Amino acid sequence: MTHELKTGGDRGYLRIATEEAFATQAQVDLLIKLVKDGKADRGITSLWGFYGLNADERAMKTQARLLDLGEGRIADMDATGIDIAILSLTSPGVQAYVDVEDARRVCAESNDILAEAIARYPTRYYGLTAVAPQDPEWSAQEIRRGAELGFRGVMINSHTHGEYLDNPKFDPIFRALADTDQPLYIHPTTPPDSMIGPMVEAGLDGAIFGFGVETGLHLLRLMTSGIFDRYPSLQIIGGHGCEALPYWLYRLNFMHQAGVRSKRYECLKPLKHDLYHYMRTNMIGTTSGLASEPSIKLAIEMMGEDRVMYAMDYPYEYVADEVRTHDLLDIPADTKKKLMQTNAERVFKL
Ligand code: 1DF
Ligand code: MN
Repeated sequence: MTHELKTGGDRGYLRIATEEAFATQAQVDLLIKLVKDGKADRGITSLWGFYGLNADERAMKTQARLLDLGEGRIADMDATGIDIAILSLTSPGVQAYVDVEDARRVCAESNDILAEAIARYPTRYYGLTAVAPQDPEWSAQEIRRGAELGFRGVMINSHTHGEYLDNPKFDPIFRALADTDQPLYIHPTTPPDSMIGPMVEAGLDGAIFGFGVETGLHLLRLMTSGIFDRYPSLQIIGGHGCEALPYWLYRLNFMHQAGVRSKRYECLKPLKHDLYHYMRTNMIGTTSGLASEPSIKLAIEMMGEDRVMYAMDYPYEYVADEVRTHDLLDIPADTKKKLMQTNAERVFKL
């Protein structure tokens, strides 16, 4: 695989990468302090103990790239033919902080830093609003402020201190999303302490497995708790092939219906539609970290060709051949253009 990767649409589409991470120095400093003070949970201690403190080359290079919203990042985008990056504050955002005032301050400051970067590179960058779910009402306000700053959606890094967004306390966040008509990207973080034990014991808590399992659970909880019956136009984006839900969909739907019919769980209530409907009406998947033709085709087949978008997952994933894998997908040209460009243009109103 050796074609040149150029920006500007020479292959018939622009490449819009939709899960591209940045960090701020204040965010990283506070994550490191949390880990050093022994106040981070086991997952964040594992993840940011590595990216924040380890001298390994992957850790150091990744941290430097995360902090660069300037020429270094643009050069890396140019080198891999990425026309536009949809930027979001890297996982876990501010969601790991114990002090809510810290979370609000670093969150607002990160949003300001991102808005300034977008103003410097308005043709290359768009952004998602970071929030601090520790304070749902404040987050709702920040979502409204983010929309005014020109952000095109909201990023939440899965659970917040073991709490999931189907908890009614987070409803102000969904209300603000609905009022501003913005999509919600639910990105992984490390599993909470209640879940991580056998994963971290085997070195499988991070992006290799724990991320996807925990975030897939989060997306599924939102669907089965009826979030899309309450907010029928809400769009929720999941990375990494929508965290494997398309692969599982037949079984998820079959067992969900069986569970509802049997009344085995008080919390499993009938929904207006089956899970196929929500996956094809409200959920969107991206191809971050999943540069594999059969997997991408499966996601498109299960979710529909309007509901899968390209993502690189820079800087955690920066592999030119993964871009080529997308370019060379054996799918119709108009489907490929949707995947690489026009679905993102529609979802994020670019
Ligand atoms: C990793 C991967 C870290 C992803 C991330 O954020 C992340 C990793 C801290 O490889 O450790 O966003 N990812 O989305 O796959
Ligand atoms: Mn990511």
